[in-house]
Amino acid sequence: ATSDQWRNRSIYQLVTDRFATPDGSSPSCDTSQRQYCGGTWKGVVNKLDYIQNMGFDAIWISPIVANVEGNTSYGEAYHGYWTQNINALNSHFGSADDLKALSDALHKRDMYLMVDVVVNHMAGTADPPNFSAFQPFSSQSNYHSECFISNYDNQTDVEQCWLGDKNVPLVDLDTEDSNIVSTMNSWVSTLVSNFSVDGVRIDTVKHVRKDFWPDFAKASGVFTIGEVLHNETGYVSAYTEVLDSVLDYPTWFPLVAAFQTTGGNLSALSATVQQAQSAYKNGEFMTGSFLENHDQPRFQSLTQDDALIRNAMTWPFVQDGVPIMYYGQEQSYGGGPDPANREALWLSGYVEDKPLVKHVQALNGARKAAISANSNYLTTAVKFLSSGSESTLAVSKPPMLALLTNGGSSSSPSWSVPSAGFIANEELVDVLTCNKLNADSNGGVSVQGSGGSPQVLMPVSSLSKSGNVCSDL
Ligand code: ABC
Ligand code: CA
Repeated sequence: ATSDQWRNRSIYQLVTDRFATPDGSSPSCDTSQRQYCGGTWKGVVNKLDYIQNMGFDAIWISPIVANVEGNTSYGEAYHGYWTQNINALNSHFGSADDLKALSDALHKRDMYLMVDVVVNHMAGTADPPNFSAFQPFSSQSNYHSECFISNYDNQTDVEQCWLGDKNVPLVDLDTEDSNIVSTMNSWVSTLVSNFSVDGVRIDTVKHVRKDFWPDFAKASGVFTIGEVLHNETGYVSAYTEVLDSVLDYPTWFPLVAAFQTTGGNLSALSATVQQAQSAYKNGEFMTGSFLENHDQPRFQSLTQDDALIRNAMTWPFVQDGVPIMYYGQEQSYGGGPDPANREALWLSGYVEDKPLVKHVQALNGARKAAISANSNYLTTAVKFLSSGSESTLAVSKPPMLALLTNGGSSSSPSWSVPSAGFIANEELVDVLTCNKLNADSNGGVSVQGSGGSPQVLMPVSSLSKSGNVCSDL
């Protein structure tokens, strides 16, 4: 699928080994052990109702290729990022038929499959690595010479030196070599066509020279979203020129800072978004907007304040980009840094009758309703309106007006938005509670909230077409 086809999607990111077992069993899974716990592609197929019921219409799965086998100083390769052979699948996750079955099952539901791909490196288990174990790049000359990245401000080091360490070196491919380039390009093209993949998430993008990417993206033939782990829009924007989109890391940093404590800096968040809107090739529209992923401590390890959590979770769904939610957030998982943030979801019982599951349902439903109510919704840039206080934000993307606050659960926030853009006296609803209110005679709103909760306002009339949120109004 193309980037235009991905625009209106909402992505559920899962760690294949940790999402669902093929037989529905619930083996124990101690994240600190860093071992395979038993999740598979078949398991994902069996739990697609759970994902779809929350309103997601795409999934992003772990890398699929064969990895290092057995134990290392950092456990097993359960996360899938330690490639040994790009031309074989990771048998822990299932067979080629299982992966095709997952792709088919998704497409029957009109859902998309995004696969994570790694081009930058292969993974060794000793120093020096055993180059002959790597396929198809089995010669030392296929790699940059050994040096571990120590200075992330030196772009040559970032591109040519190695990630990892002497225990598990991430052996850096010579991505300047034309043979390697063409092998990688045909590999991604075959992978996409073999499994009818709809989009690729590209790992470690900043560790490969920029001009490698356009041909790779073209060879994939589908939507590409790159991981550029950096906090500056100025740095990340260059990569929006060479791939369809990027994961919006620059916004993620101030997002977490804004909501992890009461009194966090909300204007730093809006300032970064505004920078990105002008610096990125497509503004914020084609970014992946996220609060959590498998590399960062879960948000619910940083705060237990339920109101802060619901406000922060709301952000990716009311922003310009494609929302990405990391599995387990809906079940209030609170694991800290890698490896604790990769809990087995089966231990939650996949209970759907939970406040955060409902929260996500409402957010996806509201976004879908907004998309169908306003044909320009997906190309209208988010605006920050004056909201009357430092602990509140008014985020406008017509027909939606999100009212956020980081006052916390014991606060009674109020938002005064004199020109919110609604029709005078229009009947509105907060889609998170289905409570009704009216715009004032200037189309503005003055809202008194409670318990530090966010509100997502939409005209009642804009919900009629969709029926998936506040349907019994
Ligand atoms: C393993 C163990 C861990 C153990 C670790 C030492 O080794 O599993 O338990 O703690 C995979 C696995 C990991 C594994 C690694 C290494 O491989 O998932 O579990 O860790 O073996 C991608 C993926 C990631 C994956 C890889 C490797 C790459 O999303 O899951 O990891 O294929 C760098 C890369 C980034 C990469 C990330 C893990 O490392 O750039 O692509 N993610 C600075 C640098 C970043 C750097 C980051 C590392 O540190 O600039 O480039 O990311 O923490 C901000 C700055 C940032 C700064 C941050 C920390 O602070 O703006 O620049 O990032 O203020
Ligand atoms: Ca590299």
